[in-house]
Amino acid sequence: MKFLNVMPTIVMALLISLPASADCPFDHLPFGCNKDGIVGTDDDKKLFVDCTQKYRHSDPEHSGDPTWLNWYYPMYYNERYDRYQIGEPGFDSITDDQDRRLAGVPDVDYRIMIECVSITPGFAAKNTAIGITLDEAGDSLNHSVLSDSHLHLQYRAPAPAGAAELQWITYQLYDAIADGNQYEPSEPITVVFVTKPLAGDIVVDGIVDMFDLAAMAHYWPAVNGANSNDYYERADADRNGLVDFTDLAILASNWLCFTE
Ligand SMILES: [Ca+2]
Ligand SMILES: [Ca+2]
Ligand SMILES: [Ca+2]
Repeated sequence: MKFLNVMPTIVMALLISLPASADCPFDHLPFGCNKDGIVGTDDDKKLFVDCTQKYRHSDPEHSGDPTWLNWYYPMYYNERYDRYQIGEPGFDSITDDQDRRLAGVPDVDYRIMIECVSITPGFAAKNTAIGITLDEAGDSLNHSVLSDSHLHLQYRAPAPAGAAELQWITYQLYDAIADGNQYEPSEPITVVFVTKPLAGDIVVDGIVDMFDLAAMAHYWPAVNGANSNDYYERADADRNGLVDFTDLAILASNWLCFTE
């Protein structure tokens, strides 16, 4: 974990420069609890990440438009640093939904850690203004101590790989305060960049294998998704809003195949 103390002047500069959450031009992944919104069910104390905006800005020709064109983020070349980068998606906490927002005071009643559980070697998620770098499995940041819950992240890949090779980061959120009223960890959430993984590579790591089959079983059957969104962590391989036998057949067709 690499999380540094924040200098007040930097915080002020950041607050002034950031737009309000509602009209932020960048994609964010808001998180909360009680995904189904119904009080009294199993997920009431389980963290979840709202993936509605995931890949919203994925058309490199129209980078600010809500297209969901690709289920990966394009990366853009930065000549000065000879690297590829993109400034989304970030994170935020859900505040406008009574049934899904977290209860209590951040870092007192709960401490939401955003952990990187898997990442492409050489790839990184950063916010240099507040000293955040996630670039290897096990790195995490404490979201509950941030002065602004609206967290921006920049993703960076070195020039040769960032031009064409699959990059990914998988996050999992957990509550680090074990006070008897602890939230359960979220499901893993993967965000991919540059190009799409093989169809069926659900636990994204460049190969289609048992772990992916188990992940598909986890989302099976899903029948109420929207086909524009990656609600099921790529289990909906043909992007029709359902996780069904067609997706299983696609996964099987790539069984034990590697991303080139
Ligand atoms: Ca519930
Ligand atoms: Ca895999
Ligand atoms: Ca499908």
